[in-house]
Amino acid sequence: MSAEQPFFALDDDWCDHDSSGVHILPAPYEGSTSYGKGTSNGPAAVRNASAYLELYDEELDTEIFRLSGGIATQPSLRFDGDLKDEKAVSLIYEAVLPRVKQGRTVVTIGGEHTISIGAARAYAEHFQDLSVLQLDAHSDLRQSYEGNPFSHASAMARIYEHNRDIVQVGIRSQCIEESELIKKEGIKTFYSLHIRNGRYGHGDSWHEEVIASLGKNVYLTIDCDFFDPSVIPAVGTPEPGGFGWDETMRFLRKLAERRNITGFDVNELQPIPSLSYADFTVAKLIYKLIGYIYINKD
Ligand SMILES: [Mn+2]
Repeated sequence: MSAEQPFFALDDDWCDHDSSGVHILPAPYEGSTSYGKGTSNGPAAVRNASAYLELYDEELDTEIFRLSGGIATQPSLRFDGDLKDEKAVSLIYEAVLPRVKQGRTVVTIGGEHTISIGAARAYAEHFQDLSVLQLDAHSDLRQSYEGNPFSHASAMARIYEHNRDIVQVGIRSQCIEESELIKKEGIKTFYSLHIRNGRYGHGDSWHEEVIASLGKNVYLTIDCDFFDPSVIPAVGTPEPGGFGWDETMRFLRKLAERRNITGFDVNELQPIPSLSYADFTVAKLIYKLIGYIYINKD
């Protein structure tokens, strides 16, 4: 398959850059992943897997790509030489911002979680009162990690510097400094533990609490390790006790009904060739989420 084949192998008419409401931006940035390597292979693996997805969706009873007037694929960003850390973040920001201004939904695919800093910054510049919703096993609020403030483990700390309105869901691994920061600053963190032990009520009632904590315009960043490793095993830092597929789809559908999801990114997939179902699952996650967003647009 050609490296630049469009995502979901759409016909030319449906991946036109001018008419498509959605632009997919492959951002294979990997500067600091701590446990294992390979997040830079994420976008290509998702692109390959996406060609095998059924374009018809029985839940929405439509071919999702039609809802957004098409899904365009941007050329993959290149992080050669010294394009690391702040420079990598800037490259992503510069690529995302013009498309945000055009009113497009940019889907940035990582790469490690650092990619979200640039994408969220572009959205925060365009949308006032933007809430950033993070689905993740980790809070990523370390001021720096291994001496690097642009580590994936510090992604939300950098976003928080620009935007105090962050909401975290699914957290089940963090250091004591992160826990103390969350308490001191009153950051809205929905721990996995508290979702499961009924603090927000039973079943899906936590959905309501999370959505109520968000403003109208939401930028969504999804770390693949939010999911249980049985759903997406191919991640840099797997954590047991994650979220299932169906419950996550119910949450995302409700979120898209109630809030304006302006753009999103999916990060930290670290493809394992013998476990290609993880790549396929990420491709389907992106496609379903595009459907949930655009079925609610007028
Ligand atoms: Mn994570």
